[in-house]
Amino acid sequence: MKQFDLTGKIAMVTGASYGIGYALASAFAKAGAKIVFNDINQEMVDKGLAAYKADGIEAYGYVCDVTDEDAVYATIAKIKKEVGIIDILVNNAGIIKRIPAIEMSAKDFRQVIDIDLNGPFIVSKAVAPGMIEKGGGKIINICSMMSELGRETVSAYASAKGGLKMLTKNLACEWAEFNIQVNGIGPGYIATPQTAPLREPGHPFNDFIIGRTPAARWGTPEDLQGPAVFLASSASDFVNGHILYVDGGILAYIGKQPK
Ligand code: NAP
Ligand code: GCO
Repeated sequence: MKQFDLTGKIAMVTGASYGIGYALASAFAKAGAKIVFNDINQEMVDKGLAAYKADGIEAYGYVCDVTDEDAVYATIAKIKKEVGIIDILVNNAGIIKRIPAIEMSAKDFRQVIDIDLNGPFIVSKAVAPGMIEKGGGKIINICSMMSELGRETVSAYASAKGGLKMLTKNLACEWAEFNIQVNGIGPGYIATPQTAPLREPGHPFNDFIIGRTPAARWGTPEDLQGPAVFLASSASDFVNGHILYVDGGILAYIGKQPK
C-alpha cells in the first residue's frame, strides 16, 4: 500500500546498533527508506554497520552522544551533506538504571534524564529545521510503560519517559503547522539487552511480567516494526501527539484474577 511506503525517505534512528532501534531501522529499510543511525562509540557503530550489511541494508552510521548538543548539530550537518535532509527521526537511544530512589544519587538520576529526555529534545530540535525546509517530517519518541506506570527502582527512568510523553505532545502542538507529526511508541516489556537482567532464568520478574501481560509473553523488537512504519509513513499524517502503546495489553489489565 503506497501509504506505508517510505521510498525516497531518509530515516534516522538514534542508538540503533542493536535492540529496538535496529529492528525499527530494518523495518524502515524494508519499506524503502535510506537508514542513518548513531551510537556513542565507533566500535558500536561498526558493529551496527556490519549487522545492517549482513541483512542487506545500506546504512550510514555516525558516532554521536545524543546528550552532546554540539556533536548532535555537527552530526546532523554531516548527514545533510553526506546523505540528505532527515525526513523521519526515531528518538530511540536510552538507558535505564534500576536503583531504589533512596539509594540513587542525583548524578545517576541526572544521567538517565539527560539521555532519555534531554537527548530527544536536542536531536528533535536539530532535525526540525530540515523537516520544515522540506515541507514536513515524522518524529517518533520511544516512550515506555513507565510513561504511564511506576514500579520500584525505576524512578529516574519513569520520570524521563513520563516527560518524553509530554515532550511528544508539546512538540506535536508546536510543529503540526509545519506538517511535522510528532508521536510516540510505548513498548511493553520487550526482549532486548536492556531487559536481559529481568529475563534471567528463574528471575521472579519474568513470571511477574508474563502474569501482567494478557498476551502472556515478552514482546519482541519485531512486534514494534509495523506500528513504527505506520507512524513514519503518510498513513499517519493526521496523527499528532499520540502515544501508541504496543504492550500485549499490559495497560488494559488490572492483573490476573485469583483462581
Ligand atoms: P538497549 O538494548 O539498551 O539499546 C539502547 C541503545 O541506545 C544502545 O544502542 C545504546 O548504545 C544507545 N545509547 C545509549 N546511550 C546513548 C547516548 N547517550 N547516545 C547515543 N546512543 C545511546 O535498549 P532497547 O531495549 O533496545 O531500548 C531502546 C529504547 O526503547 C530505549 O529508549 C528504551 O528505554 C526503550 N524501551 C525499551 C523497552 C524494553 O522492554 N526493552 C520497553 C520500552 C521502551 P550503547 O550500547 O553503545 O550504549
Ligand atoms: C523495567 C524495564 C522496563 C522496560 C520498559 C517497559 O526495569 O521495568 O526495563 O522499564 O524497559 O520501559 O515499557
